[in-house]
Amino acid sequence: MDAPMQVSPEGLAWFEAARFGMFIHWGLYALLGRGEWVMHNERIAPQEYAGLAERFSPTAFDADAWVKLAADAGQRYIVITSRHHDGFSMYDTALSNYKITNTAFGRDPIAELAAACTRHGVKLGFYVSLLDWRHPAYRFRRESGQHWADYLTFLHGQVRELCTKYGEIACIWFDGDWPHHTFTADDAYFVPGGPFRYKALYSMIHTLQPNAVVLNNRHATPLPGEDIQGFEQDLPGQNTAGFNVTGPQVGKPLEVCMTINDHWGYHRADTNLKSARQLVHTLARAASDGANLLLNVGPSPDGKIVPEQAARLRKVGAWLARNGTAIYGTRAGSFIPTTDAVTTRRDNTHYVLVLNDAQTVTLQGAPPAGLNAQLLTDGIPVTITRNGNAITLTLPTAGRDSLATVVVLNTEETGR
Ligand code: H79
Repeated sequence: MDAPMQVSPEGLAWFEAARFGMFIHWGLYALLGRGEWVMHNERIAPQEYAGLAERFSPTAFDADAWVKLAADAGQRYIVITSRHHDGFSMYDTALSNYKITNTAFGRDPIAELAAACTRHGVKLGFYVSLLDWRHPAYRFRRESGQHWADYLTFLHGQVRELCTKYGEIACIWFDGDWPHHTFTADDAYFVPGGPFRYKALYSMIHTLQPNAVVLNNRHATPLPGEDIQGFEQDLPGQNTAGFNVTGPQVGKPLEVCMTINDHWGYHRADTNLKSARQLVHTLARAASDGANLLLNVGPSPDGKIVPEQAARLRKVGAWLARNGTAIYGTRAGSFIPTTDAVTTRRDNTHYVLVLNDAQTVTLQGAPPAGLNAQLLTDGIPVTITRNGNAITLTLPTAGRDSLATVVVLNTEETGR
């Protein structure tokens, strides 16, 4: 039989129903506190950067605390950096000595997270960098005499490890191949020495982990073997970050990844945090577009999730505990999203997520007949007024949620 080329239907259904995940960017860069691109941005030589490994001692790291936070936040999966562009492996790989188990810390945090995830019913997946700013076969082929094929052996071998060492995983999340972007002389060392042999890479993942999705953050329409279209720092169809020129594929599985502040890796001076309200609205908008939200935390070098980030996640989790029915297991809404409200849908039930505090909200694209509406949390009736193809909901003053109020619309209509 041919090797499977996509995720199993069960794996995909699980992933899409999950809707909310925790992204974790954690590596040596946390020590410098200036984000995960510090090695490139400040042109730190690989030899010098490697000195950070001698200082890495995240003694406060507690896998259970991280996973429990994700669970409390209502996040159903975690995606952690196994190796970022700096080339340092955050797990006990047999394919490199440049790894966390060779530091004084000596532990494998990914093994500890995998065990904690099993305990808390959260799935674990791995970010894998295709780009490597220090690997002799990626950046220094001339100096080392190594070949591109040596890098492919390393990359494919690491992915095989991640698919075999840590139990059933949620996903492999690739990053660092951006075919649409042009490189200047300044970042010439980003350019790969050849193709990544995606067909072999993806079919290996789908064979070893049939329920895991493959996402490649190429900022482009998914290739065969890629299961999810990803959007970086933008909702589907938006392009404020400048990366997301390719629009969403209609009706296809989507995921938005986003930071809580303005950096992925730990940044000491970045206090520009989104509020819990903004985060709930982003989650609601993503769900209404049919997309998951993978929300990032950048733990500090001592191994703690930054308290200000954790506090916001707990507030989102408290909101989800009351309103998660409108998010988990839903699909894109049938009403046109507005600045005031977005919708999700499960069969004949529509969830209207009201994002402002106004008493009325108007939606275009009303289903025909037999509509009734009430607040999700306490069943207080909501008045519906029709005007052509639009409906206006008049919400009660009691029972409003300061983050977002959910109205349940039931209709007799079948399918659409
Ligand atoms: O892991 C996080 C980031 O480190 C990584 N993706 C998220 C999930 C990331 N950061 N920036 N980007 C991805 C976008 C890439 C921008 C680029 Fe360029 C523009 C790459 C090529 C052109 C500027 C010019 C940076 C390098 C060359």
